[in-house]
Amino acid sequence: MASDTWFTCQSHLGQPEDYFLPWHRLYVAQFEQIIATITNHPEFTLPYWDYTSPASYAIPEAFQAKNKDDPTFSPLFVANRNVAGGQLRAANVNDGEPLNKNFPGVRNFLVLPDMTGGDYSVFCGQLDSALHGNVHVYTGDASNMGNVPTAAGDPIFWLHHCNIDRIWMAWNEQGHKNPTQTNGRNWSDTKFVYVSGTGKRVELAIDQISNSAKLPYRYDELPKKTLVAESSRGQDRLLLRSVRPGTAPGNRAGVVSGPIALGQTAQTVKLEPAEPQNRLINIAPRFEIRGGRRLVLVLNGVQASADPRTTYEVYLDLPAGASPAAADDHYVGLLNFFGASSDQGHSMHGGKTVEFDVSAVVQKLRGRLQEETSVTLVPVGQPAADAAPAIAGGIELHDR
Ligand SMILES: [Cu+2]
Repeated sequence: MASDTWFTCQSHLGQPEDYFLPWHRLYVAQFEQIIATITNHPEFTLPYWDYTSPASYAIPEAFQAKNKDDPTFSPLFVANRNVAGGQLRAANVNDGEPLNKNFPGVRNFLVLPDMTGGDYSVFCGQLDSALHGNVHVYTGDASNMGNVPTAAGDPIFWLHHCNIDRIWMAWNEQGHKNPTQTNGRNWSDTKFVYVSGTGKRVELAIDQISNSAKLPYRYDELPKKTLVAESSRGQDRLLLRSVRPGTAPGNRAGVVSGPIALGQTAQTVKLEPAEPQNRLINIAPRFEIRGGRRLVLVLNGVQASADPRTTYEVYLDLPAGASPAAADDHYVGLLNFFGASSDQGHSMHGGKTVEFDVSAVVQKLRGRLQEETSVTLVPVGQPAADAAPAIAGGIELHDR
């Protein structure tokens, strides 16, 4: 039964990504029910950790070191969460420092995904790979929150996933719809295996929890509405793609997406136009964010052979030698490897897809873009030596 549950876990396999949210909603709800049954408190509900509010960028007090000897709260304390000076440039998590201490301003990685977009797959994928993964790897390491097989061993995991659930509910409440069909299947008929409060195997379908309005619980408050622009996904057009290292530029036949090995130092990857007219410098002056139209940077096949214990800052069109202040304008986001290393007990299916909405960055850089577009990846600290982090499927820029 345990392995049935484990092998239907839709955590971070990349495909089919569309199950990430419902699988976790059911997982958290079952855990809640187990506690309610065992403690004989049927009214029990889990709290959430609202790291989308600046006042709560630290783990909740009950989980911090100051309460480690408190008879009530001590089980919530995990000694080896991240400490300052770690490879990720992390904060002292157990001392109550804000998770994003070293990533202020535009570098803040605790931001919501685009809540205005109406496309479920895009929303689910961006929430999973960015905010969700960042909270995991900036809370703990390979022995706890930073690693898929051990993450739920830290009690903070459940509060983390309650908040992910809450963000999904907020997205629904803005009028956005969950899918009906994904990958040629009836999305809501899909079933997964869990454990009941009395230790029995239960199979639960997405159908039971996909309608936010009919859930047996509510949140006291949902994340603030962002600008609502009803949008439908337009035509997806590939604009630019990375060139396999070693391929001569201009050799059209040789232009293919190729693996990009990420190392110990900053690396700049050139993006070639898929069609000659696709240069970003030509497109940017006419580009407007409207009707859900976005420019999206897609990193295909993000993977590692072991947990690299690092993240990479991602920049668009960063000039060589740009000052840190100037680099802010080019900053796209933080790439994490949560669920992307092949030693984490899940098969990889070619790594995970990570998407960054770069629309605002492109608008800001309008008028000072370079002829040739590039993406620069800067490691935050030293990657673990044997981890071999890579973007196996190359980088693309899409207009959608
Ligand atoms: Cu998670």
